Amino acid sequence: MNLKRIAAEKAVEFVEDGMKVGLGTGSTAYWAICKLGELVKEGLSIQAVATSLASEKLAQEHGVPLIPFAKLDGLDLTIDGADELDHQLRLIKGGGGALLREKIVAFHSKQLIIVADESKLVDTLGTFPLPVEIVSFAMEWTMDALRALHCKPMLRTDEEKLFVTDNGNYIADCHFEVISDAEELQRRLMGIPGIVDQGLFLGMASKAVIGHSSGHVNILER
Ligand code: DER
Repeated sequence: MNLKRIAAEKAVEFVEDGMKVGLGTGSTAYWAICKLGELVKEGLSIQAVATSLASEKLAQEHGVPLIPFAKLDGLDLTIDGADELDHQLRLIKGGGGALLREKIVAFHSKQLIIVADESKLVDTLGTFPLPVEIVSFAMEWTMDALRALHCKPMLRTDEEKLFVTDNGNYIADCHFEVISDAEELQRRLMGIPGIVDQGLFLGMASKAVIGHSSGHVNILER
């Protein structure tokens, strides 16, 4: 049974005719985009924006209508994945390298619905390395500033080269092991010039739809 798929397709049930929808990025959001494409073919009328070039391409392939940002004044809901989520719906995102666009789209959405399989649910964030999007200029100093926060930052690579985001930046995957005060860590990270944004999504998710190996889908609310 595909736990990501059952979670994503359950989340799509929250999409109503006429809604403006944010399309997430990753292998779980993939199933939401596919399902929305099916429903659009059956007559569902939505307007969508994508959180990555990959999701943009997938939406086009599945006939989900993409609308320029200039023509929308925000979104009704965004469906997106997560790399980790705790029971207060604090998230680590960015495993797919799309955190900046995902956070912008989530910020402008009335609801952010997270879709995940049960393996993503944790008691404390931090086992998954925190993705941090950084600019190339003086990146060695930015990496030093990250080390000073007591983590081990590793520049993400794509085969032999450095991974480059859709926005032309790099990703430092920061190994903290345990993040006991996510709010304080977010404050410190966002105070470092050279950091564009980071994968902590705090107080943003309204619901999480979790697929369990029992076949049951659980909905957590903040
Ligand atoms: O990059 C991201 O933020 C993705 O949403 C990621 O967190 C979830 O990816 P997955 O659904 O492929 O596990």
